[in-house]
Amino acid sequence: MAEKLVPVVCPWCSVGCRFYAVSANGYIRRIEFDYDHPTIANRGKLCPKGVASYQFINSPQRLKRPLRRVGEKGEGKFEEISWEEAYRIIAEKIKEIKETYGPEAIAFLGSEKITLEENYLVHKLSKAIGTNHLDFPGRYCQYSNSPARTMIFGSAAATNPFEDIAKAELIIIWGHNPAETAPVMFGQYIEKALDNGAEMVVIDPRSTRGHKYASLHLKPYPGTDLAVALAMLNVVVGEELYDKEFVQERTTGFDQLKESVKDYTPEWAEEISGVPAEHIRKAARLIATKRTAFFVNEGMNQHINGLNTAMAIADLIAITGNIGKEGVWSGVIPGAQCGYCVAMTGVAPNKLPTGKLVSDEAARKELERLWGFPIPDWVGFDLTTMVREIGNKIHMMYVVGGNIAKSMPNSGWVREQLKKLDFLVVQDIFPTETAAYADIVLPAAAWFEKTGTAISFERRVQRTYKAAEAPGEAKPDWLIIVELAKELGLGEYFKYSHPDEILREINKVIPVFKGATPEYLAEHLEGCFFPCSEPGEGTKVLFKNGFKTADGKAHLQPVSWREPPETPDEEYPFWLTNFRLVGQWHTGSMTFKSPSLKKRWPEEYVMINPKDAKKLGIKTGDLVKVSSRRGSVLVRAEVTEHIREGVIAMPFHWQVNFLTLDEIHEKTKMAEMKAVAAKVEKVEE
Ligand SMILES: Nc1nc2c(c(=O)[nH]1)N[C@H]1C(S)=C(S)[C@@H](COP(=O)(O)OP(=O)(O)OC[C@H]3O[C@@H](n4cnc5c(=O)[nH]c(N)nc54)[C@H](O)[C@@H]3O)O[C@H]1N2
Ligand SMILES: Nc1nc2c(c(=O)[nH]1)N[C@H]1C(S)=C(S)[C@@H](COP(=O)(O)OP(=O)(O)OC[C@H]3O[C@@H](n4cnc5c(=O)[nH]c(N)nc54)[C@H](O)[C@@H]3O)O[C@H]1N2
Ligand code: SF4
Ligand SMILES: [Mo]
Repeated sequence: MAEKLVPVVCPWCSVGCRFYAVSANGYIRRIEFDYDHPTIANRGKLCPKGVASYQFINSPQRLKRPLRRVGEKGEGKFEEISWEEAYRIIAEKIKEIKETYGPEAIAFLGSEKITLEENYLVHKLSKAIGTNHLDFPGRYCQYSNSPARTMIFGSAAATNPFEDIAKAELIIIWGHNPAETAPVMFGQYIEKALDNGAEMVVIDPRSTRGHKYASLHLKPYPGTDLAVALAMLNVVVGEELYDKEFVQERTTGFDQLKESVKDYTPEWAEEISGVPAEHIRKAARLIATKRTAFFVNEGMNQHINGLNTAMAIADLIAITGNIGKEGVWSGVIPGAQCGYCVAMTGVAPNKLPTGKLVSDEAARKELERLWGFPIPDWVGFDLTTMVREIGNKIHMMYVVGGNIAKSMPNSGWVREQLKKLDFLVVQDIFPTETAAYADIVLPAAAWFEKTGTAISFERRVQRTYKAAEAPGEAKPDWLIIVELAKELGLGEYFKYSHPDEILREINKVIPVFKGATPEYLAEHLEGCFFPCSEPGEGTKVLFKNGFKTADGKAHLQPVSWREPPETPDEEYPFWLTNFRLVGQWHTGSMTFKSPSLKKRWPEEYVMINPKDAKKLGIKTGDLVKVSSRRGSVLVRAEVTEHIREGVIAMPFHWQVNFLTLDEIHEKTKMAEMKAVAAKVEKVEE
């Protein structure tokens, strides 16, 4: 059979690169670069994961038939069953649990790995069953920056398209490693800005791949970025470097902000963060005087004090006038190809897909009119609270495309909790660590095996098309939801036979996607920028004529210092943090199945500074035990100047979540993913 070129969106990160899958006889043979569409974000380029992206799809370990657990929970012993039987068992269990405990005993998870259409259906099914316990593993992703920017600007989304990055005079990279986690954006846009003469400031306890371009590298102890941000505000306000006209015309709350930061001097911040006061002053002065693009990500987000840090950074962006014009950049960076799909379909315990809150009665009534069934009015649990409530209020979980036994903080505790569920359904493409605890496992079709919509972090909405057949009896997630809904007697609300029909409903229900029709996206592979109220290019720059707040102004927030929940002490003398590798993805469920990626990025290690290593008698390659108050793991040491003294760091993809902390912020529900107290001991082999 002849080969055909199918236009697809990359299945990994939110840069949203396009390329062609070269397909024959239902298999993907290889990929080909797309130089045909000069306005796509990646302009034909790909990173190592993009090039290898079809490999995991063809893995022999793919789930091919529905499974029922036969062994103990966690053991991973299953028998194959038919789809009919799987649907029947799940529908019976849902009915039984609803009758015994009510629908509020059931929780659903959406996924950054499934399409816009599929997240919309997961949301619709959960509400049709009667529960608002709905969240996703990206709870630990942007939930500091997103609420902070929503409070201050009325919307958290990225302000400008990637092309504007090249026009910036200063690039701030704060707790982010885009050279590895958004590589093509880094190569195509940030490097272009640097070529154009922009300066770069990096704020990270590690040296990352991009740091060699930086004129200034601030290395705070993990979890102390708040002190650095407060001191920058102190400098900009104290030295009167702020944009007076912008503050006057486009913001409120400046006086309270000024008062709140007056004691947070750079010298105070140096004591807490270990960053020299002069470096903080220098960075603050640069931000105040240059057109700045801010890339702020997980090193800042994933802390309990992250909300305060994010508010301080957003305040800083506003008072320096680095927003609402061309040539600047800031915003949330939902990490996966469908991170925005989850957020924008309201997959959260307090949201409706329309972008309104479940507590908004008029919005609920409007959705009831559109969907035709009653919508529960209570606020559900976030992911950490769901897992805490297992054995108490939560009896059943339905997990679509999430590996929470590995991606949540404190994995040992999570796994013990999963054992206590009355019933767990896991819908995935591989038998994951989480699936091992499931009662029923459903085999899903993977990314290239279905048509659907993805959204990149510059707000670009793009379509990806089916290029391969799913293995065995695996089915696309949208179809599984449709068929299960039918078995539950909810078929009349889920009458879809193709993702285009779901997208057309989304065009009606979610106002920001009104113009992103299947027809427009098919004709324009470069997609459109949401909000798009009609078919067309959409909105490229946000906030040019006002913010999304009620009065159109940026509402500056006063901020104060908040200690991280755990700090090093005698017993656990190091700060432990973690990071991503360019060739690995999250829990490894997919990248470990990709031969070329596994070969080049084979195993984990712990980074330790030579001075710290010497005191402990540790050399590169030694086996060491890293422990926190939650547990211990064995890894090889990498002794390197690329980490500051007093800090150790491990990649996220293997075992580090046995050590992280499941404490959460009272409002944002963000956990402490990146700053815990730890110790390292050499293990004799
Ligand atoms: N290759 C690859 N790319 C990915 C992903 C992947 O798994 N693999 N995941 C995607 C997803 S979902 C996301 S959210 C993004 C995340 O993208 P990033 O935010 O870039 O991810 P990380 O590497 O986890 O963290 C970034 C940096 O924060 C630093 N850091 C750690 N603790 C602190 C701290 O307390 N303060 C400061 N200032 N810095 C700190 C780390 O050293 C690291 O260099 O990546 C996306 N892209
Ligand atoms: N310590 C630490 N923990 C972290 C982070 C960190 O930086 N450090 N980062 C956090 C962040 S930012 C994020 S976003 C989360 C990510 O957390 P998760 O989303 O739980 O992590 P993934 O490994 O991406 O899991 C995605 C799952 O979806 C499956 N999958 C892939 N494609 C499909 C599909 O088409 N259909 C279905 N049904 N399943 C599919 C994969 O096999 C995999 O099991 O982790 C968080 N956890
Ligand atoms: S940068 Fe991201 S979207 Fe682009 S090829 Fe790499 S992983 Fe895929
Ligand atoms: Mo993420």
